[in-house]
Amino acid sequence: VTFLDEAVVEFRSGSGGSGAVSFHREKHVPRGGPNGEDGGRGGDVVLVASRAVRTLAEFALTPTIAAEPGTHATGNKRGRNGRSVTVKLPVGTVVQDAESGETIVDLVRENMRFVLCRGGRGGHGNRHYVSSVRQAPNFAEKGEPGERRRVKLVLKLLADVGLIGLPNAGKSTLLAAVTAARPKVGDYPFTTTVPNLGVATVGERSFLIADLPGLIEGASQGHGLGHTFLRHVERTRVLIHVVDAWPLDGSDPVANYETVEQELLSFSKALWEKPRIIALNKADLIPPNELGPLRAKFAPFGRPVFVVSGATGQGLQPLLFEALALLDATESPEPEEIEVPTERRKPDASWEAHWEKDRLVVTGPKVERMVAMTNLDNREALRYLHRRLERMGVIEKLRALGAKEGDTVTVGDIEFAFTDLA
Ligand SMILES: Nc1nc2c(ncn2[C@@H]2O[C@H](COP(=O)(O)OP(=O)(O)OP(=O)(O)O)[C@@H](O)[C@H]2O)c(=O)[nH]1
Ligand SMILES: [Mg+2]
Repeated sequence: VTFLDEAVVEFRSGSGGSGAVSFHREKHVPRGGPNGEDGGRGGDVVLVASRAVRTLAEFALTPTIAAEPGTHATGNKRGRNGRSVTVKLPVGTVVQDAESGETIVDLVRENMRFVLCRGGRGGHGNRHYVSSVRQAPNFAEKGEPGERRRVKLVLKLLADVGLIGLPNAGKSTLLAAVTAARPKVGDYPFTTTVPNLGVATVGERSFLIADLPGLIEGASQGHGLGHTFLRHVERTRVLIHVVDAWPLDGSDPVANYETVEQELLSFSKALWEKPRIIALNKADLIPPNELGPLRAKFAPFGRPVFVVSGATGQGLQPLLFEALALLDATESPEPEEIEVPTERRKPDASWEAHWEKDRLVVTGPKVERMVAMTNLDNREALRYLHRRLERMGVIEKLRALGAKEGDTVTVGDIEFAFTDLA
């Protein structure tokens, strides 16, 4: 028994802070070694499944959620890490890529944690670039950009409480009386073929309740809407067995009750063992002097019995209180936190280069990140990038494509002039 709740949200992790260029300064030492520190790491976006959140409604107001960036290093002081954002989502939320529709993670259990966007690494300070030929590197690395993911959140709400009973018992009428749901009601059997779901409010609390297709004798063998019923009832936690206490066809309410119970048991023992309340419905039709004897006939079943009327609203509040009490009693203890491993981003070093009109375009995750993290205003940093690109074979490829000094090269969002320093 589900209904869908959806939201499209863009999440962004923080970018890393830039590394610093700095040198030891000591008395009597004209120029010390490089000691520029690294930038801080950007914050992650972490999703957590929580029972405290029931719907995705709040995301309609916050279409983008971003973690904090890391701060830049200053001299020999490391940058501060950005704060991560923890986003609470209702248990049962499926997180999909908004473009491809592919499922990224299915938050099926309470306290599941998933790192959706990793924060960018802080850029290296100049102390990292010391080598035998470069003892006083005068450049540092910029921070790694954060990740950005547009996702679709899809929540399938499951009913906590299911209304079961023979066709015409008044399940849909009862649902309409205790929730804002407006299911079809009819004086013929099998009016309900697809369950309806509503929110029942009891004081300050609420739970989800659904009417289920009517059960008849032989339902467990596939008669009536038996199998539809089974599919829907399995995930509810508490059942209210609605009994027409004053059937127009003159049948015996107790016998009717037993028929349904028998079918439940034939479906599955686990189903039959769910906590259950008996609701003797259509109380408005029962002559007052018949009420006592009727109640007495249901007492031997050992389940809580409530006399109600979906039509007049009589007895419904106590019924809901009892349902909530049973729900609380079946509440499983909070499970441990479960970390869902984020697929390790493969260090994808593949790249490709081609002409696009009058400019050279290089694409590839690693190359793009390298360029984004280079301070292009710094000649030394540029030379360092150039050497790395050379080692990857990118420069040679650009030459082979006919690149000349000064031609525009585009890598990711960044443009620079080709220079064949060598
Ligand atoms: N007098 C009276 N009639 C009721 C009450 N509840 C339901 N009815 C009537 O009983 C008939 C069946 O009601 P539904 O709510 O459609 O019953 P249902 O159990 O959902 O039936 P299915 O969906 O077919 O399984 C309708 O004609 C209702 O108006 C009640 O409390 N009092
Ligand atoms: Mg119905």
